Amino acid sequence: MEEKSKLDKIVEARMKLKARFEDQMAGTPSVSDPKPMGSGQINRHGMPKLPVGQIQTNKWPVLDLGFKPDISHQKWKLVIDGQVESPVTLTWDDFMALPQTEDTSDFHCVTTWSRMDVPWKGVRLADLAALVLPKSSATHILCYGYDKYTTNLSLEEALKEDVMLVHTADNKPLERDHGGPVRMITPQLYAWKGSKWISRIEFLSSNELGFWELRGYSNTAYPWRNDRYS
Ligand SMILES: Nc1nc2c(c(=O)[nH]1)N[C@H]1C(S)=C(S)[C@@H](COP(=O)(O)O)O[C@H]1N2
Ligand SMILES: [Mo]
Repeated sequence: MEEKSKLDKIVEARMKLKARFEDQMAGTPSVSDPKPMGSGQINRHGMPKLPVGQIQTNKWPVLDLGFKPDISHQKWKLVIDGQVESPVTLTWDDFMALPQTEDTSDFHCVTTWSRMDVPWKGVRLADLAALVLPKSSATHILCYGYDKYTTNLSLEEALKEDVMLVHTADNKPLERDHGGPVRMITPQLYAWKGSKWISRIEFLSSNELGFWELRGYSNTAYPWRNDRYS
């Protein structure tokens, strides 16, 4: 029998994952909130363009824990492990060989600025999940940065189409200040849920709080519910 191509396998695994999380995903506030708070036109997932309490900016402020790890492509590695069938450690070349996605989405920072319509390029978290195959016990992920940052997400949020590990923003390589060579983005949640300088994604069988979540930030972080602090 002919070997299924790597891409076919990823697509098949993605479809299975999608089916597994579809109902939960459809129930998340950023796609189903009957009374979202915000203003402006309705965006592609049905929410007002500008979430409540946010101000649009064309600048891109830099927020971090006081230092910015200097990770060359050569040094960068991404570990994906925990509750998965096939844990991997990806090099830069491995990562760039995965299906690449371009998407344009909004970036909402909890400190009240929103940067609209950022063009991104990278790999969908759902494609990475399809590569490692989360076990049926997997419910959450904890993402780690090279600066020791961590942040947690439920799988129904993490597997959304617009959640990506990006290496390109504004049609340029992602700057070190913003988490280059690779960071995560979570357009339907506040931006602290996306780790800069990402080094590891751990699949978990229960929720574990990340750096800011342990210090009073919301576990869920829904911009259209003003869900900033817990
Ligand atoms: N590794 C890491 N990721 C991080 C942070 C951090 O300090 N370290 N800060 C978070 C916060 S609070 C925000 S608002 C965004 C800011 O991204 P930016 O600096 O590119 O605007 O990154 C998030 N991801
Ligand atoms: Mo933030």
